[in-house]
Amino acid sequence: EDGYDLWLRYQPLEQETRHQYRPQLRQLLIPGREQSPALNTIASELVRGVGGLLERAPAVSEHIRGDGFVLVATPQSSPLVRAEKLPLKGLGDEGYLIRSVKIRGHQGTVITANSERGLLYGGFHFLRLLQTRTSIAEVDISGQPRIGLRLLNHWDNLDRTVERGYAGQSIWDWWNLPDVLDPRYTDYARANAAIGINGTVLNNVNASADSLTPRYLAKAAALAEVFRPYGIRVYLSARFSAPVEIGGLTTADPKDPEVQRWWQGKADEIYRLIPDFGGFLVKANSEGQPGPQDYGRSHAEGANLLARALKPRGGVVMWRAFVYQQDNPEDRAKQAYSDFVPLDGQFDDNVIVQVKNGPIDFQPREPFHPMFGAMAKTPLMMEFQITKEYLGFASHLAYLGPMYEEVLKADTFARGAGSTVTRVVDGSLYGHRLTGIAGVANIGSDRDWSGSTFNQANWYVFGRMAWNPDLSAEEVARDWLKITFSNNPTLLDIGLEMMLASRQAVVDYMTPLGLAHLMATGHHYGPGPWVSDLARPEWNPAYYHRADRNGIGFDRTGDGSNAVAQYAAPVAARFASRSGVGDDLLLWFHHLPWDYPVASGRDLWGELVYRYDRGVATAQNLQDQWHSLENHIDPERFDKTARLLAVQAREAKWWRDASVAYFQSVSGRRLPAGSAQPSHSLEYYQQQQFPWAPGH
Ligand code: BDP
Repeated sequence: EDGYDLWLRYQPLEQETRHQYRPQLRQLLIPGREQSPALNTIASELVRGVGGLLERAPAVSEHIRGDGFVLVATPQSSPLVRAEKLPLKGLGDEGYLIRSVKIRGHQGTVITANSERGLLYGGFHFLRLLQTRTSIAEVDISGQPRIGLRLLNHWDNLDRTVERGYAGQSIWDWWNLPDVLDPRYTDYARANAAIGINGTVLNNVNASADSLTPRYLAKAAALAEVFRPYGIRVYLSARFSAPVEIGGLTTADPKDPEVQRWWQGKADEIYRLIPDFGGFLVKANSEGQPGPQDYGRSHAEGANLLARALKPRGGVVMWRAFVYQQDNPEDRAKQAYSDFVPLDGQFDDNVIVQVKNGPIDFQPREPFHPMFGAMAKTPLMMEFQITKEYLGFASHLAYLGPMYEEVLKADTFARGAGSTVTRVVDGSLYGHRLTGIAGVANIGSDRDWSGSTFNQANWYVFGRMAWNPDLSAEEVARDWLKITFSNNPTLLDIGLEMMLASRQAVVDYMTPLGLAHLMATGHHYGPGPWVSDLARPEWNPAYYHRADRNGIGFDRTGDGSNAVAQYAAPVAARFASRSGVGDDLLLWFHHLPWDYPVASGRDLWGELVYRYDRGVATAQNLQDQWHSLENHIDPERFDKTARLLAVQAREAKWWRDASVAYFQSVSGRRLPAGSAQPSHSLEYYQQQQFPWAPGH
């Protein structure tokens, strides 16, 4: 049990469960599988999955021979399914239906859909029913994704390093592609298809133009071929200055006809190699990347340049809104909105603007990004981070389901109550058909893919929520625990408690009460709230917490940066109110005196220290909880997780001690009674150097 199998772990179910299922799974019928790679893929997954879970593979046959058949077919590929007249109309291109049926007097199950892709998702859902020990005796399930583009974003470089990747090297062996096709590529596609992911951006948003050269396009095409039967399209991050760097032009100005021709030619070349190429992801005029503003053009003009080149073949441009400018005195949290919202209505219809969940940058907790809801005429897609750049990398356990849920369920009030972020992202709020959600992948060459077993849950929950953003973090965690470990009730109870407590614990020991961006220089791992000497103001933790003798927090009300005004009126009013905003985001929006009374009855200083302590206590508790499960888990995964939890408990204390020591030196306050003294002096923490923190 090294974790390689992810949620495709088809270890035998408990004996009793196996015996219940077996009579229902005697025969598998998949008409047309010889002619179709996609159907063949489904057939082999079902044989493998059922065979493993029940320790008996179903017979693959052409005709129904008795009770216990599973028929996987579209109405077109099977007259038997056609005759059932099942309600497939509203299920679109990727939806499916799983239903118990009686055909010619025999009892069985039909998995059907309008397309082979639908059958694929139906097949994986069916396997999930078995993995989660759900009865299939009278099933009637239909499923359909709410969001169109469900993508992973790999921040993988051509030299196999991964930006903010903490699980080894890139899984793409660029050098040996296209000749060598690592079986991992197929397993990657299986794992993604199983959770409904239908696209992948192969390379880093800080892109090298080389990705668009013929040599590298051939490599991308080889991957696209592996992924195709699994319904996964390939996308590329495009460097805006590519026409200059690899095209020999003197400009990349969107208004230049030669530049336009260059992109059209490039798009044609890509589509010759990858007929179902998905499109481009672009980071432009952000953190030193080239972009249209270099030529005095807007983000919309830049996006439309690429969009027009892709349009004839149905490709899309995902244009990122993660921008903040050097020397711009405006609150960093406001800059993306200021740049993009005035452009609403100027983007072509195959452009979608990709917005991070919060206005700064993947912090342990941020309010939802004010752009959600603010651009009625432009489709916006969500960008979540799965890799935990600011939440303890791969080392700490932080289940991100609650964070995704918190953001998706947040109400923007853009069109009155109920205008949730989900409704922006699924297109229903403003009637957009182009919809998407992206997760920055936490995948690498480590045997367990994500650096730890629990990190796999973040990839898993991202996919499940991308398919259905109404799922709760809790139900997905429960499924994941069952699939990953077992159905044991103790394991499920304690595992669930651990997962659901973990993200808030990280918030508490790193950035409690709405603080953000407090990490040390050179990496995003350890504490450095004292840092105030970096070239750009908004790179410094001191810029974010603004702590001094009198108080702490970033005033984003009308008296301060007025970032609250970027939200719809009811949200703005809530965020602007000290008592209304809630303690979890208090210091994100308010600068308050240390003796400000918070909801708990403590003063602000007391609450800050209390939350740091609480985070440390939860991290220690995670260790104890895990140890109580030793008998329920295989030694290999148990041991690795136990060791990582020890790292987390130690580092939670480091975060807490360093931060409390620093804020105490600033506030001049005494530690509240009952809270522990930091183990070392502030100077000690300030002198720590971590030049080799992973992925810095
Ligand atoms: C920040 C990362 C940086 C990324 C950037 C981005 O620190 O490595 O390039 O986001 O999203 O979080 O473009």
